[in-house]
Amino acid sequence: MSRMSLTRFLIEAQREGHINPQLRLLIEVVARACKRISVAVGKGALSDVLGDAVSGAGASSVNVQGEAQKKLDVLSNEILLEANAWGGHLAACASEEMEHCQPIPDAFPRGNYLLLFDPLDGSSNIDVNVSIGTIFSVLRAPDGAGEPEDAHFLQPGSAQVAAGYCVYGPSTLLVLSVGHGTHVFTLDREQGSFVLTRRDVRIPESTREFAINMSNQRHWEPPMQAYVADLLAGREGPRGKDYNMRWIASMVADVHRILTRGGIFIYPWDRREPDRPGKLRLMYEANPMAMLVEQAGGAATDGRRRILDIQPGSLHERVAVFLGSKDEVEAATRYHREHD
Ligand code: AHM
Ligand code: MG
Repeated sequence: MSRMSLTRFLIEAQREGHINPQLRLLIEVVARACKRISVAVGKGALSDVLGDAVSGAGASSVNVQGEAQKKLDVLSNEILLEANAWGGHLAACASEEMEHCQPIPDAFPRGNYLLLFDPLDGSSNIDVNVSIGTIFSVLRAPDGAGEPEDAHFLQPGSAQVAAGYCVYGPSTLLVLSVGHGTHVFTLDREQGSFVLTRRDVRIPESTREFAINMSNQRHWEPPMQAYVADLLAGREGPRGKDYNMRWIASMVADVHRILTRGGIFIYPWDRREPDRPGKLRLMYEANPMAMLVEQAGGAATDGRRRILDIQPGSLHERVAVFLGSKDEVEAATRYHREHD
């Protein structure tokens, strides 16, 4: 069987006019950074990368969102920043781990793209040897915008020119879309290269599997309670079928299962933090995943609106997320719209 490397896939995508050389380089550089992160994750306790990051004062360090940072969160962020600094393809990067965007240093030429990432998603799984991943989203820098600033990133997800994630599991996989389908590449550890292993993923439209943190059930709003109650009622209930539940608590791994065999992933609003629409971040978690899922024939909403249509107001904005098999996401969204 002839194998197609990520490099060849990208060159062919460029020939077909789907990407330009700068975007091709950007994706290659992100993939290379993910390989380095994969090596660090794989070494685990052998290389002293597990556990909490420590600030200069000796206390556990926290990121801009007040969350404790793991050593691997910090290392992955540094790997992505360093790899993307000198290629001339980017104007600036923004990350879950940094309060503001970081323009490309003056020492290097600036390109036309903006890169957002969650360097290592699934923090609660880092130290317990469960799959975690890197999520990224690529936007165009506005024309003639000058010195990059946070406001340049505030574009709806429909403006993304590429999105992807890398999941560090039993295999390391890169899942990518440049707006022409969603494709899966597996890291060949001996060769050190990503190889195309699934072209044009299609998510089954209906499903019997849902993914949600059920321990928060009592804090959900009424339409969310009603929707899950109907799933749990099984074939005797209004949905007429028995549902199974899976929750890995790493968004990349949960979304990857859905790309593989269908399902719905939900992180809803929660009354404990009424002013926060959800836990997950719009710009570097929900948007890239929504693009990948839609490009695979699935759907993604915040319970009411299409995620990719939401106009962000800030870099670290949160959003409720419902994504996966089209029919199921539409059903869950209907419960919310009909309630309003
Ligand atoms: P993180 O960015 O701090 O890792 O948080 C995001 C993660 C997602 O990967 C996952 O879907 C969710 O948080 C799990 O939340 P919970 O701890 O409620 O199960
Ligand atoms: Mg995250």
